[in-house]
Amino acid sequence: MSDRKDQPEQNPNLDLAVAEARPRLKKPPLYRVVLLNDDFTPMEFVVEVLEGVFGMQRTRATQVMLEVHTKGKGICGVFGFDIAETKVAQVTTIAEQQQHPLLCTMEES
Ligand code: TYC
Repeated sequence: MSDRKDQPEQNPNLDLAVAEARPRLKKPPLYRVVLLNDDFTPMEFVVEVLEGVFGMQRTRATQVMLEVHTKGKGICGVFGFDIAETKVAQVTTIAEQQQHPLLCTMEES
């Protein structure tokens, strides 16, 4: 019985230059969590949400709230999908509990 390696037709890689596959890892997408303005949600509530859900200091939370208030929307932060989705859900839940119409969404960044 002969060695299989002596029979190239049974082991085609032996006489081929086999290129190493290049790693093709795409960076996972990031998502902006966006807060939308409305006429009814109290400013103080929005500041508290930005502190509580996004870990902002009061000065930064106030800046972001005023940006949303004046420009119509503003970015609360940029996260991977699961964290962005969780933060949107947390904001939505707190707003609904307090019966404020505050809207929060996410968009690919
Ligand atoms: N426009 C609201 C008001 O005048 C305040 C507000 C700010 C509401 C940001 C929502 O995402 C918001 N009371």
